[in-house]
Amino acid sequence: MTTTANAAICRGHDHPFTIEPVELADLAADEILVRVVACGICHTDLAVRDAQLPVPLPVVLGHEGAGIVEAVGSGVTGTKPGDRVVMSFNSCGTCPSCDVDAPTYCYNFFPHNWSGTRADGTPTMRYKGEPMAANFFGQSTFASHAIAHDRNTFVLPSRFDGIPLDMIAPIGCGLMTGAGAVLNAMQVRAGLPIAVFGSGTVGMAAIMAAKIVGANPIIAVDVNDERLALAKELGATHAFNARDDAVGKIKELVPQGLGYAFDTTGINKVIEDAWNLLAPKGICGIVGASDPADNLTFNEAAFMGGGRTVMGILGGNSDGAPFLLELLDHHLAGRFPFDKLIGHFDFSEINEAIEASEAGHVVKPVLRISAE
Ligand code: CXF
Ligand code: ZN
Repeated sequence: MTTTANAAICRGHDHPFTIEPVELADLAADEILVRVVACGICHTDLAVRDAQLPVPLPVVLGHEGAGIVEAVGSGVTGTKPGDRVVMSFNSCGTCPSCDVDAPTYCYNFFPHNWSGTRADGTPTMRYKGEPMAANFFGQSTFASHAIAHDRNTFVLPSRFDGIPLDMIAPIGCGLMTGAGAVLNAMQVRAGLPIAVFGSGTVGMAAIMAAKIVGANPIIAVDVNDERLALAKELGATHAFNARDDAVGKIKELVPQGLGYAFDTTGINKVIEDAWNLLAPKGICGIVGASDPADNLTFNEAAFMGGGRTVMGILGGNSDGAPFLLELLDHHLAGRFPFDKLIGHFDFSEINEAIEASEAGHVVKPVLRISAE
């Protein structure tokens, strides 16, 4: 039986999102119908809107969804109607990366997340009777209802009942990306210095995680003084404005060099500066979306001689449910206060939420789509 949903349709940069009725397909065996309670807005949604990523337009975006299960496909065993769930990116489950629990590097990432259809090419959504691009990150949760999958839908254990779904929603992308870079990918060590370039959701999550592991000092770098003040509240020991010789100040503070430099900006010059600040054995982690034509230049002798690492990191090396639940446990224990990043908007205010994010007024906008 098809389901009617209200979805925010994205037609590109020069068009506002419009909320309109769509039809969701019958569930395939591995699929889960979710009533969406809330969904975070991530820069990747906006990169698709701006045609910077190869996702077909028009499309229904949204990939930080949380909600309540309404129905499950015939092959789904771990999830049932009524479950509170959070969704994340999708993956194939059978490639060499998925085999070693590294699904953010799924060999089949594109067909499962960005093709606009199911991986087999069939549509999950119709608009006025015609196929509509959806299944974005295996969810498309800028909508009242979404078809998600067994592999990217995680039931929330009852210990998290006290955290509203409109807080939990962004754990499945931006927060896991920053925290996972520190905890899983770079495996930041206690007592070593880290600098985090960019204080958006990903940078802030990295700072909270750096505090969890006891990195010291923890240096936040950004151009926005309000964000720098929040970074200090969340765990940064020092905050430098990038417009005010941040590089010189880091050299002065940590003359032996950084153990870790983490770039969330994707700006070539920032990454090269960050890399040049590394101590021997230092790691420069890169997650920022950069111009696809950009190349980085590093000095070969310093690279090899100091045993330095440049590490590209996707999705914080998250392995799905285990990592997301670990982060929520940190939150329950008061060590990962990501609620301080969130600003809520009604679903009907999706365009205002995007504007607030792009103007830098809100770190992580979350849309409230239905009552929990
Ligand atoms: C993604 C990138 C690929 C792995 C999961 C997270 N980022 C989305 O914004
Ligand atoms: Zn994202």
